[in-house]
Order: sequence, then C-alpha cells, then structure tokens
Amino acid sequence: MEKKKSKEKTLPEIKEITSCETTGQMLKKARQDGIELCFDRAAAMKACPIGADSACCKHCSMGPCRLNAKDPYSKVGVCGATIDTIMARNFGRMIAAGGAAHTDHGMAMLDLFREVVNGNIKDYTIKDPIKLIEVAQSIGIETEEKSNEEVAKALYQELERTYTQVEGEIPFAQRVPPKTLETWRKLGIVPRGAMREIMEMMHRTHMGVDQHYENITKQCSRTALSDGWGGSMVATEISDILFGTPVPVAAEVNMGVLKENQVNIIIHGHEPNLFESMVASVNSPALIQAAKEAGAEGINLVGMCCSGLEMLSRHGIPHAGNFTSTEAIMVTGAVDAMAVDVQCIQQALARVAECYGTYLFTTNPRCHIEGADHVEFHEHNPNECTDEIVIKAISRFKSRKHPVQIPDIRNTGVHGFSYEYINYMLGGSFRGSYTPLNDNIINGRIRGVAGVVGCTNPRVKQDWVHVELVRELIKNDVLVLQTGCSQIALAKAGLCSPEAAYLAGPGLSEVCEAVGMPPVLGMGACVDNSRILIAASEMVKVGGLGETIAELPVAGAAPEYMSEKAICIGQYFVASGVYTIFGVTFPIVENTHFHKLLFEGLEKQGLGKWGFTKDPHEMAQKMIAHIDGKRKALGIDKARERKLVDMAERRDLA
Ligand code: NFS
Ligand code: SF4
Repeated sequence: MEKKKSKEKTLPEIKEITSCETTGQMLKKARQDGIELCFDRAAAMKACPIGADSACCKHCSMGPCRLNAKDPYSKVGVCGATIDTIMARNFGRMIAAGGAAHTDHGMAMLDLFREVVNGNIKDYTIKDPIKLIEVAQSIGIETEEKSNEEVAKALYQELERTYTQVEGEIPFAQRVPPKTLETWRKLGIVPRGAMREIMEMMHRTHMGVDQHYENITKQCSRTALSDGWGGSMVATEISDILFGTPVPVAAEVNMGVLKENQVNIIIHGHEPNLFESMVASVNSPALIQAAKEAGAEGINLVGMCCSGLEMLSRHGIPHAGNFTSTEAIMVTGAVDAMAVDVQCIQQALARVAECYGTYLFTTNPRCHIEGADHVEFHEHNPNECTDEIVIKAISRFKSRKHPVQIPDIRNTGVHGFSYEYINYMLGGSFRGSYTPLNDNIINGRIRGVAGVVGCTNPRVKQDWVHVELVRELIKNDVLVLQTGCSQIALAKAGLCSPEAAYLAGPGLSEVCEAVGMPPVLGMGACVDNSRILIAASEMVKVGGLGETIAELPVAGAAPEYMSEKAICIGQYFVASGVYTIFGVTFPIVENTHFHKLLFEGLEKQGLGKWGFTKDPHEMAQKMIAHIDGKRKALGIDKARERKLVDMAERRDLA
C-alpha cells in the first residue's frame, strides 16, 4: 500500500500530459482502475540521453560504443568512427526503416491493384477511373484509345519500378519540378527503386563502409525521396484509384463517436483495404441482425490513426483519436473489438485490451502481438476476416462485464482535401487550377503554406504543440495543410471546420470565407504527405513563385513526432526543398559537422533544411520568418505590406 502511494505521487498531473479532454478523462479512469498507459510509462522510463542524441553505435560487437555529446570530438568508437559518422549512420538507418514502412505499405497496395486488374481479386474494383487516367498520363503512359483495363495494366508495370528498378529514375520523378529535379541530378540523389535505395542505405551504414557523413547524407536523401515521391505516393495514388479520391466530407472526431448501445469496432492502423472490407461487414444485414439479437441498436465502426484518416477523408467515417489515445480509448469499456494491421500499434494495447475484456485482433502477417488474437486478412476473401471480427465483437457486446464510460465529446469538421479537390475548390469546375492559390499568395492575402503533420508523442503534452503551432500560423495568414495524427489534434480543437476561419488573420480568413473552406485543410494519412508534395509541384508549375520547391514560401513541421517514418518524411521534405522543423527532441548533437549539414548545408546545395524547437510559438515564428524570407526573395513581400482589401477585391475573390 505504502509503495503504491509513493508511486502515485510520482505520476505527472493529467493536465500536463494531454490537452485532449477525452484522453485526459480516460487517463484519470485508468489510474483509478490501476491501469498503466503510455504516458505513465514515459514518465517512468527516462529517455536515455546518449541515445536521444544519437551518440551511440551498436553496429558491431567491438562496441557498443558511446560518445560524449557534451564534448563530441573528444572520443571515437573502437573502429575510429567519429560522432558525425555515428550520427549520420543512425539517421540513415532511421530513414531506411521509416521508408521501408511506407514503401512496403505502398507495395501492398500495388499488389492489390495488380490482382484486381488481373481479375484475381473480385471484392475490390477501380472506383476512380478518372484518377487512373490522370495518374497514368502524369507519368507519360499513352491513354488514348485504350480501355481502362489496358491503362491499369500499363500503370501497374510502370509503378512496379518504384520498388524494383535497379538503375534510372523512378516514374514519379517526372512530377518533380524540372529545376528541382536538375538539382537532384547534380547531387546524384534522384532515387532508383526503393528496394535498391534501402538496401544500399543498410549496406553503407554497416560497420566499416561509408564513413563520411556528407556521403551518407546523400544516401539519406535518395532513400527518403524513394519514399516521398515513390512508395508513399504510390500508396496514395493507388488507394485513390481503388477506393476513391477524397472530396470534403463533414465528419465527427473524438472519443464521443463511440456509442454505448451499439457494438463498437475500432480499426487502427495504416492500410485502407482492411477498413474498406470492414465497412462491407458492418453493413451486412445478417451481421446487423445478429447485433440486434444480442441487444445492440446496431454496429458502430470508427477509425483511429492513419487508416482511420483515410476512411474519414474518403467516406466520412468517424475518427476516435490519434496515436496516444489508442490505449486510452479502451478504458471506456465500450470498445468491443479493435482490429489492427501495421504501424504505430503499441504492444501495450494487448494488456489494456485484456483488462477491459476488449478483443484485440491482429490481421496482417507482418504484425502479430503476443496476447492478441490473430485473424489473418486475405484480399482474395476479405470478409472472412472482417466478419469474424464483427461476430466476436457482438459476442463481447452481449457479455460486457465492464462499466461503460464514454466521454461525451464529438467535434465536427470537414476533411478530405485531396490535391485534386483543392484544384477544383479554388479554381472552380471549369478553370480548376492552383492559379488562385498562387495569386492569393502573391497578393499577400495568404502569406504562405505550412504542412503540419505527424505523430503525437507521450514525451510531450498530447496535441498541445500541434494546436498552439497551427493557431499561431493561421493567425498570421499561413494556410495549413495537415495529415496524420496532427490532423486529428486540430480536428478535436475545432480547427478543421469552416467556422474556424475567424481564428485566421484577415487575409486568410477572407479567402476561407469566400471559398467556404477551413483555414486548416486535412489531407489524410501520413502516406498522403505525398499530396502535399504534388500540391507544391503544382504551385511551382502554375508560376509566379519561383522555379523550384525550395523557392516557395512554404514550411513544414512535425511538432510531436516519434517514429522513424517521421524522420524519413522530414528528410524527403528537406530534400524536396522545404524547411522542416521537428519538436520533442532531435536525434543529433548540436555543434557537430553533421548537424550543421542538416540545418544549414543542405540549403546551400539548393535543397531545404532541418530545424528544431520544442516550443510551438518559436516554431511558428521560425516558419513565418522563413516564409517571409522566401517572399522577399521572390519580390512579393511588398504586395503583402501594401495589402488593402477593398470591395472590388472582395468581389474578385468570390
Ligand atoms: Ni504518421 Fe506517426 Fe502513426 Fe500515422 Fe500517427 S503516429 S508518422 S500519423 S498513426 S503514421
Ligand atoms: Fe563501435 Fe565502430 Fe562497432 Fe560502431 S561500428 S559499435 S563505433 S566499433
């Protein structure tokens, strides 16, 4: 008893841990129930300072070697590796792992596409033939006088090269603005197939191979670009072709989307195919009938994390929360089943699920979890898996033993701003283009564009950094594009609704009101960061804002990042030309050559650069200063200073 008390004392206060009201409520309940969540584990597990700085190496058994971050050049590893080599190798391996996750996901989507096109899988079809043609044309595939099936087969053949190509540039390199591509060619960082780049990254970071941080950094860029313009982009484009390109839908987020009197099923993970099939299962009359016979009013399907975001964007399916809420939501006692596929699945879910009698299902051969039931999902017979999950969920509903406590908070917003829709929204159906966006940037109503993306991390107050940062950005007329857990943080804060325009500065709010859009545009899952890359390319193509992505008045941030995928995303944005700031902690020792290369040197080579700060307000200031610097270089800073909005301009806008 004594012992327990002293343990309780050390737990941080809930208001310090999360700014998400519902997660806070469940955290409180979890503490009463004696259940530990990621926030508590983070408090108990102090981060290793040497590892946090990336100042250690365990690439061979002459080590592991630890260097001194305070005096970084005072020591070298047993093999003589310097701090720069060690950090660059670690960074490279994070990129390889993160890129592998996205590209393997993209490849799974492409596998599915191939089987659908070849007629071997009948449960899915091509839902968006227009997008099929557009994507094919964008990489030079002849589409005239060809059937959709022929185009699809040709597209598959081409896109397979994104992974397997041994020499030469990947197909989507053709979408990169020519001057940016020229810079990449000069630097030797245009990606070949992702398999090759990831393999080479792993090879070069093996003991005794690449021991020059500058050369390792090149492979970091090349590998990351094979994700951003490769695997992730394929994942997005193929998912759109198979499941539909998102258009804005009003939808609800937050834990209040659970329903006490219904069978609640959560899908958490990253691949939309499992979720799409689950939609079919929960709509099956037989299963609805079974749920009713068990005493439920119906079956309530909701999403979490990234595949949840894809379903939110494509179908308006409610979203229950982001990464650090995935355990907390089971504390409601209302979750009858949670099915997961791959990525960002905390192993601790199994324990929390057990405590609340929730069924936890793993479904993907790549991801089993001790203590979870594995029901494998096969696209050739998808409903076999999803039906079984529904049946188990119904049985859990029928015998619910735990009191149900659902936080009564839901936030409505508009989601699903694909690159294509922004085109249409701003330009109108006849003159769909990014010209109005560029015009509004040039005339200064919109100061610039920021991508705010990425994870939540129990080492910082959940959602808080995202929300503070984005509020500050829109207040300063910066249009914000969002993906991933960040988008859900802002949706919970109410900023994904058109009404939030009043929080924006005068120029941005005027544009939002004229178009009827929120100041924060949710674009989907983490792989959909590729939509932001395509939007940036289009801004360059439309003209008036320079010839490279690096010249655009744009910036990016992942303020609460935690995963290796996020590092890979950061590096592909930087290599594409974007100033990208991370929060939480940066895995590189300051005042080292490698740090200087990432934070300054890459920009001198014509790419973007990294930035870091934990403070959201400082982060916003850095991004705005960067945007202003780019405006000045483009000679459009004066337009903003002189900006007067008269009636004629208002009419113009509308
Ligand atoms: Ni992306 Fe982070 Fe995970 Fe999605 Fe959320 S944690 S890097 S946002 S769910 S991948
Ligand atoms: Fe140490 Fe070098 Fe081996 Fe790394 S590769 S563990 S620095 S000896």
